[in-house]
Amino acid sequence: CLVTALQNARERTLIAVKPDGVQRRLVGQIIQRFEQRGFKLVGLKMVQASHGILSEHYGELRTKPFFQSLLTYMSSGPVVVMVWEGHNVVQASRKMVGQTNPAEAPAGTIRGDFSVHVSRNVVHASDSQEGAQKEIQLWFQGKDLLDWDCCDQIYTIEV
Ligand code: IDP
Repeated sequence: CLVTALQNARERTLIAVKPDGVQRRLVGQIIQRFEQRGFKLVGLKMVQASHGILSEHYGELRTKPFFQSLLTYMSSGPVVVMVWEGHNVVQASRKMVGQTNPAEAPAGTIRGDFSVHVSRNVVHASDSQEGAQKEIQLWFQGKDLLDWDCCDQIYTIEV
């Protein structure tokens, strides 16, 4: 029914254009891919991320040898952090973004089209619905996420 379909369409994910993506002026093209797929933008901001927020965001990677260089990279310039909403958006975004290592990401994915090395892979996408919830809470205040009706949303949900 329509109510369930609208409910399912409220899944959210956190997408971030990393400092290399911002520096290389890829923000517009990355946003365009999510727009044209049919997802709805419900929050967006440009941030100079601190090591504090990045350590929390990447907490699961704390023991990895590349952790410190990851924080240095991610705080080397502004990031554009966004929340996108829509049916199956978490899984769909991971597919659109491609594998962590751009060498393995097929052409047609964001990483496969715009990056070459794992340490500079242009974009972040939450990897699960629980992860997305935590990340959205970490980066955004509730009041900065807008609940708005997109005039075409009846064409991007399950019918
Ligand atoms: P994901 O971004 O595809 O979810 P994760 O394994 O969670 O992948 O890693 C987070 C980020 O850490 C990657 O996007 C990448 O920027 C960085 N990273 C992962 N593996 C390596 C590595 O082997 N060397 C350098 N950076 C890495």
